[in-house]
Parts: sequence; C-alpha cells; structure tokens
Amino acid sequence: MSDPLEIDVITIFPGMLRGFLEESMLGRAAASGLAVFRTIDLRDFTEDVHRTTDDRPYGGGPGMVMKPEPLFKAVESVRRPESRVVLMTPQGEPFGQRRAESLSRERHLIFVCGHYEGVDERVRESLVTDEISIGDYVLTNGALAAAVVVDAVVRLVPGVLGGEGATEDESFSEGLLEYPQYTRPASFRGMDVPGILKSGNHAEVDRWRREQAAERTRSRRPDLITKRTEESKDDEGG
Ligand code: JBH
Repeated sequence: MSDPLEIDVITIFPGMLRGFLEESMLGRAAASGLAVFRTIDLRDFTEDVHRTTDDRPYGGGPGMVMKPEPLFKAVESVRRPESRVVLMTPQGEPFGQRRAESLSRERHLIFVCGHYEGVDERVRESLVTDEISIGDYVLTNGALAAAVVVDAVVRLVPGVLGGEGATEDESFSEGLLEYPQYTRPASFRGMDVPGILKSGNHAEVDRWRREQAAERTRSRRPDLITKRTEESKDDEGG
C-alpha cells in the first residue's frame, strides 16, 4: 500500500477537530492507514505563563493578530522538505475541487488556523506555501475552515471511498450541479418519481440527467458554466 497522506492541524482549538477527525469517512481513512491526522495545540509552543498566541496590531486598530514565534515553532516541529503549509485565511484563494485534487496528491499537509483578523505578515511571507479561503463570510477562526478542506481532500485519496466509485461521476468534478435524485417509494404523498427513471432505458436516463444538470446549473449557478468554458480553454492551451 502507498504511504498515507499525513495531515497536521495547528490550532488553539484542537478539541474542535478531534471528534470530527474520528467520525465517518475521515475516521475510516485513519483506521485503514490511508491518512494520518494529528492536531497540534499552538499553546504548547508558547513560552510565557499566559500561553499567549496573539497580540494587538502594530499601528493600532481593532482585533488581535496571531504572533509569529509560536506559529514558526509549531510548523518547524513537524515540517519536512516536501510539506505544504496551508494557511486558512479569508484573504486566501477561494477553495474549490481543483485545489482539493491537488492537495490529495501530496504526502504531508500542515494546516495553520488563524483568527479571522489575521496572522503576522511574516508568517505568510516565509512559512506558508498556500493560502486558502472557504468562502466570503466571517468565521471566528480557521479550525472549522481547515476541517472543511481536510474532508474534501481526504475523500479523494485513492482507496478512501472504497468501491463506491463516486468521484468521477460527481457533479463538481465535471463542473456542473447534480441532477435531481430520487429513491423509493415511487409515489410519496402524491409526488411521483419521473417515469423515465423507472423505464430501464439507460441511454434515455443518461440524457435526461445531463439535461437536468445543465438546466439546473444554468438557472442557479451560471458562474459555473463560465468557469467550465474557461477551464476547457486552459486544457486546450496547455
Ligand atoms: C479562514 O476561509 C475563511 N472564510 C471565512 N472565515 C475564515 C476565518 C478564518 C480563516 C476563513
């Protein structure tokens, strides 16, 4: 079996992540040796009695800034030449399926979870290799954001989803929204499953699904169509 994907998450809230990493798909990935998760308590790398990890910004203003010394020490305690050091920050590149795929091919990821207001600029300049945002809304800290990225990445590690074979068929890897799905019963409170899905005609079912996915994407997420067109141009170009 290939080497596991190792993931270290540096945070002042290790407890927020522990349960999450033990459950469901992530728990199974760890149990089967495909991934290794470690949470690192940033406070263990402080040296003062108050275990201080943040301080007031130079120049004044609201909010607190994460101090550089504990972050450097924590990262350096686990970093290897091949490690990617990912800072979760609202100023990062918007997270998407492409980045999830590229991170899933790495051997070692170190997530740095900061405050919403930010981390000392020297951390970004000389410690971090990737800056990622999970979206334009305010979370108080990056631990939850890191958990989102870890989930999206680890499920793509070969073997983690077992024989489900879900990945290639998934809407986002194709750049479209999912088509409507139904399961039993065929009739529920007067609402019937579309006849075509029960027809047994696979070619017709495929065509219906493609049309539905395209129409849904057009009406709800036209931005995805634009993005998809641009990406297929990129592929032709290089
Ligand atoms: C990162 O991904 C960002 N989106 C929203 N809030 C955040 C808070 C801390 C780190 C984020």
